[in-house]
Amino acid sequence: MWHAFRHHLRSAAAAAAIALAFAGVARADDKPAGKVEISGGQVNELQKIASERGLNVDDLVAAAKTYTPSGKHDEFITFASGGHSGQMFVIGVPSMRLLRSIAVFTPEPWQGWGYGVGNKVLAEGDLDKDHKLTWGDTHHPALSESNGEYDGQFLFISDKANARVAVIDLRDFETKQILKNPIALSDHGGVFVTPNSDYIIEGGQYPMPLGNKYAPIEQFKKTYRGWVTLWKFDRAKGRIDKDQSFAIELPPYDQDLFDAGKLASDGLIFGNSFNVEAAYGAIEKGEAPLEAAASQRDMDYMHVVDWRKAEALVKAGKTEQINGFKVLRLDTAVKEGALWFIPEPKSPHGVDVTPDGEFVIVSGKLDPHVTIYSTAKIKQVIASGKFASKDEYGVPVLNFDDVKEAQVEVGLGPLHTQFDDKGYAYTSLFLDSAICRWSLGGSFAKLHPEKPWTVVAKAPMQYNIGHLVCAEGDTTKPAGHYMIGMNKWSVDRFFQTGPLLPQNFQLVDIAQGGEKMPVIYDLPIGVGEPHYAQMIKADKLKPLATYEVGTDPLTMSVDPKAPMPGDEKVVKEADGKIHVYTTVVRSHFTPENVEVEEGDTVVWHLNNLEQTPDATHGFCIAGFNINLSLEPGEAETIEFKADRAGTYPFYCTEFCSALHLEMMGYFQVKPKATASR
Ligand code: K7E
Ligand code: CUA
Repeated sequence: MWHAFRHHLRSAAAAAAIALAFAGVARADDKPAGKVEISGGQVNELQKIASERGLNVDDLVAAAKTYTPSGKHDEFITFASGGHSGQMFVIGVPSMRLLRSIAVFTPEPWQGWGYGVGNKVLAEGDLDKDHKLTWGDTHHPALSESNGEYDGQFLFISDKANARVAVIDLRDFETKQILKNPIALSDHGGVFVTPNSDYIIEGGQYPMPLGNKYAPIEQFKKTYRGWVTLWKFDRAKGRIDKDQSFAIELPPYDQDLFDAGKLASDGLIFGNSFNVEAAYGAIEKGEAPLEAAASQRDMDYMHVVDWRKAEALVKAGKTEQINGFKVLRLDTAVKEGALWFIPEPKSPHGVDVTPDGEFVIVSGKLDPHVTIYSTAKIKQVIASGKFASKDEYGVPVLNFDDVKEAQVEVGLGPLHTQFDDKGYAYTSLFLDSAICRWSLGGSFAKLHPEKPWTVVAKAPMQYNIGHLVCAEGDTTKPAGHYMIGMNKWSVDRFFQTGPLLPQNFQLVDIAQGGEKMPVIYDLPIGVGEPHYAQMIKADKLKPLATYEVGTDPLTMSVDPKAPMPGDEKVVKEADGKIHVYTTVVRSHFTPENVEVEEGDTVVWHLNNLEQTPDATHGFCIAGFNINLSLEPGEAETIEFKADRAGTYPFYCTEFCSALHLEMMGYFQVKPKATASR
């Protein structure tokens, strides 16, 4: 084998690979990326390494495409959901380096989430004050868009387990708002934006009596309902405006994913569903389990909503309130012409609008095809009022053949579809463990040589791919170049980390058309199951390096209570609480010794005075479960009860300087009996 390999390395391909590998090095030194001179000695060294490590030429090329020398930055940034870790992950492409996590629904000590600011944000999304939530299940992140393109300003995500939505500000990559959906307990965990981010669309999943009332399971069809919520986003405030948001009541099918129309289909939103049988399982009574009962019919229903119409109905007051939240009732939505169904095969998952908005693609989990619908035909049929039938709840159903454009047999278990800049669509195949590249028709047909609606290539994935993401691949202008397959299983790809294994992100080079789609990197994700991700050009993001000194990340403005140098003190204020004003800078807290009385309520204001990038300080108090991350310029306030006497060291948790270990102080709580304040 070695001999064959040696032979390969001497081939022209090997020379090209080696040149590529060294081109990366040349760029690292900021020399112009021109022709790279490789000496005979260097070729020998490369051959030796390749033989020792068992690498072939394709491996060397993949290494050259992804290896990112120290100090070099990535061209794309991927924001991946974190599944039931409840967080988001930020990953550089093509290096596939994990850059950070963003705490969202789950307290996370490294970034002090769940103590100061994080506590306030999390509290806003709690069920109520007695029922706190400590985790979430994130599936589909959505970057904010302007005119159907990512604008790099905000990131949205929802929590499947608890029907919450979150807003992350991409100036500081921090979660600013978490809202609990008042009418539901769970959703699909994903959000989708309209092309200018006017609305953040949160689809339901498991039907329930809206507003969480009790209803016997036998009343499923009568009382249980599905829903979709449209959260109004106020871009200037960077917050969802709950009062202008609303939900639309839907039949008790399992609504799954939604996507917003754009360009040709602007104004519509599309959602797939499964279980239009409205089965609820009765395995405990010896009947067919839900999975079988929910898969009897050949067709489920794609939902089509005219969101501008729905918005107008809401503004005209045609809603009811459930738990103080506006709900457009199903019968109103039908009567006023805002909701339609289209048959879709079979138990589908994934609905994706093409970049031009001309087509909607639905995958049937139990059907080897993707079905492509023409949005122009959908609009025509809706305008003509010629429907095939109505569903049990009176929703008009369009005739499948009237709006179908094409079907492409892509393989087994198709799930999700994304797009590139060359007129190709990419569909993940869960059962085949593969991705399928196929050619789009319509205005994209001119971008590629193949016949429209045909399979062009397949590439294996290890293993059981769920989602895939192409660079800006769900926008009006996909960037092409890279695709990541998000694989549910990794089986034998990595060291056996006990029975629990990571998921596997596989980076695929899709820069060339035709049959070539090599996997060029495997990234194990051992911190949560990322369902979906979005990949944005790095230069669209304009993150802060430091906050202005005294900034409250919640308001993104200077907190008037933030202590500046000279303001440090411990005082009892009019509210009867002990306020501590502490400045933080390398390598001390001021004051260093703070004394209160047992039973005092302490309000501690801290301000990190640093303006040096990366000069983050931590603040933890032993014995009080307090842990903050104070990034450069950040001010935070925490409140707690000094409920027991003692001597409690506090210290900085970030190794910030040579004298970091000295960055500490004592918090003294004097016993009540001897107090003489
Ligand atoms: Cu995991 Cu998008 Cu929730 Cu498919 S979903 S895999
Ligand atoms: Cu500040 Cu360590």
